[in-house]
Amino acid sequence: MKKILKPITVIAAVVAMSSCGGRAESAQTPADALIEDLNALVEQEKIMYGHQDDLMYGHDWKLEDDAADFSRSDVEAVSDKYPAVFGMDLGGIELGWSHNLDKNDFDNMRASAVAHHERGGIVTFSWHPRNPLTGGDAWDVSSDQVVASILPGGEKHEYFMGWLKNAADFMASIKTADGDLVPVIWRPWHEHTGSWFWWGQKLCTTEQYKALWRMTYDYMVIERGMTNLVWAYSPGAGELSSPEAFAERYPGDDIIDLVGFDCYHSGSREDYMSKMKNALDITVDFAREHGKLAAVTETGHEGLKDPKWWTEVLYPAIKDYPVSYVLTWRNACDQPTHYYAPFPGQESAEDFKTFAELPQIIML
Ligand code: BMA
Repeated sequence: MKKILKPITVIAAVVAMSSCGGRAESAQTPADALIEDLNALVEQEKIMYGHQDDLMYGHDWKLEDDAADFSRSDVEAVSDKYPAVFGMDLGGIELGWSHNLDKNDFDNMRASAVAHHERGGIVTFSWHPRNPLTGGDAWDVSSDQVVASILPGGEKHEYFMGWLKNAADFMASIKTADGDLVPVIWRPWHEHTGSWFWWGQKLCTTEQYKALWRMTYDYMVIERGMTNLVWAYSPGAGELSSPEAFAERYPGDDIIDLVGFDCYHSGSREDYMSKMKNALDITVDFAREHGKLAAVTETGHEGLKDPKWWTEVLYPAIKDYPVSYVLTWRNACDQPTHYYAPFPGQESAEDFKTFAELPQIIML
C-alpha cells in the first residue's frame, strides 16, 4: 500500500538513471536509444499501433517454417501499412522448443524481428513460460509454491535459471546482418494482478513476485550484460481498483522503463471505456511520478463485432493520454473467432483504415 510521490527534481534524476542505470558504460545502448525514441514520440503526442504476431500468421494464413520473406500481414492487407509495434511471445523457449506455444518457428521470430526493426519498427516480447514446478503450462495454478520454488534456495532454482538463460540467449541473438543488437520491449510476468498465471496475485507473495523480477533482471542485465532490453511492467486492468493496486508489486524504478496494463473489451462499449479510463488514469499518473514511459501493452475486442470499434471506442479511449503505443492481440489462424485486428472483408476493416490514417496514430 505505498504510493511513492516524488518531487520534480527527483523525477528528473530518475529519468536520467533509468536511461543509463546499470547498463550503459558510456556509449548509448540499443535500449537507451529506443527509450529516447519512445519519449520523443510521446512528446509529439503520437501513439503507435501494435499487433501481436502480426508477421507470423493471420486470420487465414500462416508463415512456413524457415521463411525468408516477412511481408504478409492482416493489418497491412487492410490498411497498406504495417503496425509500428510487432509483439511476439517467447513461451516454449524455456524448454528449447523449436516453435513457441502458438506454433511460431523461433527462427522466423528472430528473422522477422530483425526485418521489422530494419523497416523502422519496434519489437516487443511477452513470455508465457510453462510451469517449472508442475510441468504444466503458464495457466497451471494448481500450486502456490511455484515462484517460491524458483527463487534462490528453492528446489527448482537451478532448473529455472536455465529457462532464463534460454530466454536471454534468444533475445541476445536478435541481430542485424551488421551485428547490431535489435532493441526489444521485454514484458515478462504480466497480468500478475490476476491469478490465472503461476506468478499471479494469489500464487505468490508481494516479496516473492518482486524477487522474481529482480532475479530476472539481475541475470539478464547484471550477469549477462544485455543492453537491448527495455523493461515493461503490465498488470491486468481488471484488478486495478486503486493506484495502490498498481504500485503494490511494482518491482522498482531501477528495473522498469515502461509501465502499462492489459485491458480487453468483453462487455459493452461503456464498460470497456470506463475500464480503460481507470487504468489509463492510474498508469499515466504512475508513469509521470516515476519518470517512466506508459503504454497499453495489450488490448482488443475479440472478433471485432463492433464495426466502428477503432474510431468510436479505442481511439476516444486513448487519445488524451501520453501513451507510447497500444497493442491489440493476435489473429489466430486456427481459431476462427480469436482475432483482434481486422483482415480483408472483416466488418471493422474500413474503420481500421480510418483509424490508421489519424494524424495521432503511428503505423510503420
Ligand atoms: C492468449 C490466447 C492464447 C495464446 C496466448 C499466448 O491470450 O491468445 O490462445 O496461446 O495468449 O499467446
